[in-house]
Amino acid sequence: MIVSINLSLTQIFKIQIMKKITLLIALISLPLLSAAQTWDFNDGTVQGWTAGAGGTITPNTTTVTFSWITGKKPKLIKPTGGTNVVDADTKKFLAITLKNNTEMSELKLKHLKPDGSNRFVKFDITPNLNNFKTYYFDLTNTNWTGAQDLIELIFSNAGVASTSDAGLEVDTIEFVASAPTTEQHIYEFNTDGDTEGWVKANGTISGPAIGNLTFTPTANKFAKIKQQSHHVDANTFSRMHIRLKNLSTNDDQIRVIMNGDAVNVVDQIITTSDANFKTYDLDLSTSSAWIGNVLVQIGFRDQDNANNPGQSSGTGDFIIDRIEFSNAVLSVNRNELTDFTLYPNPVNGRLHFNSLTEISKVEVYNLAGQRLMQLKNFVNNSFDVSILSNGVYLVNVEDVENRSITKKIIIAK
Ligand SMILES: [Ca+2]
Ligand SMILES: [Ca+2]
Ligand SMILES: [Ca+2]
Repeated sequence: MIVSINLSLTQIFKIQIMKKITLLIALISLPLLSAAQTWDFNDGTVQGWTAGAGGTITPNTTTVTFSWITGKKPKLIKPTGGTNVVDADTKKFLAITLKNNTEMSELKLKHLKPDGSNRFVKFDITPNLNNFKTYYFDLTNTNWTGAQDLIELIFSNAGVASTSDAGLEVDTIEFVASAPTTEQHIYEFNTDGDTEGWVKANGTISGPAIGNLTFTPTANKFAKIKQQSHHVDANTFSRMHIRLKNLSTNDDQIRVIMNGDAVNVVDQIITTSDANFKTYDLDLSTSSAWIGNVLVQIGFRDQDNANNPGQSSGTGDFIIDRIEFSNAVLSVNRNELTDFTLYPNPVNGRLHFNSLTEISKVEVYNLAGQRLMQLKNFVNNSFDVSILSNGVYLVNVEDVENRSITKKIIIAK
């Protein structure tokens, strides 16, 4: 039997209207779904949370106390159903405010992947701290998606079970869209151990030490460092200057990713197996994603990785001295060493120098062009010229980035 359906134009129009109304209802209900999921424990109850694996949870007036017995990795278990379901598509961060005056140094969040298996995400918490601290933990991952309901927070001492009975106080647990950030556009890495908000993805960060942050990319992964605490105001600054030494033999590109936009990126080819530091100047304004407050990610890539182009080869570290967001266009003539001064002049003993970059070589010539001295190691940015007799000489200076400058000096004894 053949059924023919004839819809008049009016009927089609009505269907279109119905579709629009359905869409409108869906849009109206979106704000409800995207409201922050917050458990503030301000009502003198545990708000549905339970504890397991040797843990117990008890309410206070505005907090809960989470206690455990020795030999355990205790856990807090999120209540489920209804408004307790977390919308992972809009809530990318776990925000938790704790007073952790215990040995526990790790919080591991457990949730279900779309394939039904478990994902564990490890985060560091500060142990033995006698005040409240709020942590923002980034859950972003292809498996953190859709409605997430079965969530546990497992506490341990760097993965090891508790060595005594103890407890900590929890003020608030939230799932939020983003972590609050402050503006910062210069990163010097001059405080040991302070990464200035940079966290790793697919690699490890060590230091900073002696003024440098070291990133070790994981082979065959999209390795990057991500800014989590500080944003850059893209309306104020248009360029990124990054000074680094690339020890990798194969990773030959850096990529700037803005607010997680994987498409509108800015790439820069870099040299490999560097003996010296180099500064790269990237124009970020060429990307449509460089707008407003930007959380920057920097990828370290091997363009011709056979596994997947752009993943790291894992063949060496990146030593990062400095990242600055700026409007200054770095000199195209990269051969001249600027910001270099010599003193005193005239001189009769030691010559001292000031330089923004590390000096690798000094050569002294007479006016006839004969090289009289060649020096490579410097103590306190100075060298001895007392062997020279009175007269005028030319000092040729070269830095570790192969830039050079010639200065005239007078020896007067
Ligand atoms: Ca509270
Ligand atoms: Ca530095
Ligand atoms: Ca390569």
